Amino acid sequence: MYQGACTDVSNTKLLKKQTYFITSDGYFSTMNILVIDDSKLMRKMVSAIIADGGHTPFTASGAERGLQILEKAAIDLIFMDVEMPKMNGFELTRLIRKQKQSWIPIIFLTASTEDAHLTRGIESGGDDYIMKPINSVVLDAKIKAMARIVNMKKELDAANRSLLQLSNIDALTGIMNRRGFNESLKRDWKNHTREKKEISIVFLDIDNFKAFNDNYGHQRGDECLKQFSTVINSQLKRPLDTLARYGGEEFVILLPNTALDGAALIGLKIIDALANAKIPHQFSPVAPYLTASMGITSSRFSAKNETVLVQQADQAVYKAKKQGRNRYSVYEPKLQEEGIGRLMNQSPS
Ligand code: GH3
Ligand code: MG
Ligand code: MG
Ligand code: MG
Repeated sequence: MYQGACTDVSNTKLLKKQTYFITSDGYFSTMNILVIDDSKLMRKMVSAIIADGGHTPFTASGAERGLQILEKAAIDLIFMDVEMPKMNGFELTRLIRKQKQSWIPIIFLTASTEDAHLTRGIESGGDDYIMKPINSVVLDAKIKAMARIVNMKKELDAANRSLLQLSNIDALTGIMNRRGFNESLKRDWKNHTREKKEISIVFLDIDNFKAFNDNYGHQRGDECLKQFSTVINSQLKRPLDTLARYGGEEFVILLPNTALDGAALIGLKIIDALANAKIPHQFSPVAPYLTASMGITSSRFSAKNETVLVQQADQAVYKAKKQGRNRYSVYEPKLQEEGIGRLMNQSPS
């Protein structure tokens, strides 16, 4: 079955496809299994057993290629040779654990049976061992055991993702999401009407973020959103001030008990903080670093409810964009909204 079954990493379409197969223990998704070994014979042998088990083997002769594959492919399990010339399996395991956020099981392939050797492997971040020469029955059994764990982990990850969706936290940045913001705003708006204290909001929209994504890639875009939220958050000093991700590259700051001039001060501080952070954005016509346009409003403009307050801030962002970006703009009420138009049009009694 194995002849030529080893997958080429450039074939990315295949990598995204997840298939399932049934064993006596239930349903399992097929795994992408990476074999890192400097011996060609060993790579061939282990790959053949992997393919026979219905999984997809990937092979690398050393650390460099192994890391490249891990970068491109969704690998579920790694078989790692210990004795390799440039970087040994323990060192490479340590590096992978440092670089990769999510856990991938790593099983060492080793000729050494010494206790100290086994201990070192586990300490460097490995999960299990298989002794060389490889026994195909043992290897196959370990793959089955790992498939069970990988499957459970996938289910757990999916459950965690849906829990996050139900919660008020944005999964990417870890700050409050739009649902959380709406809830907080509702609560703070009630306080404002009861206590007659001014409430302000700052709406932020990153400038030219599409160009960032298009040129640097979506992954760097995601990193950038995280960095952005850290920079903005560092400008908020009061415990009640809250930054939320409104959606995509749009954020909003809720400032209860804060007057309009206080919100404008935060707007200025954010412009400075972004200029200091200098998150590179070569493709922005505004500046060589990441900037944002902001719209500021407060309850002093007599919004009739909290939804109108957000609309006002959104309008002000639009104005800041039109005026050239990398700035804040304060909401300007139209005359009739403020009742001034009505006053001006009143006829003499
Ligand atoms: P403007 O200065 O007028 O605001 O232009 P813009 O490019 O920032 O705005 P536009 O609405 O055209 O594009 C927003 C882009 O934000 C589109 C999308 O690629 C990107 N984006 C939205 N959400 C995410 C995300 O979660 N991750 C990444 N990486 N990009 C995102
Ligand atoms: Mg070797
Ligand atoms: Mg936008
Ligand atoms: Mg934008």
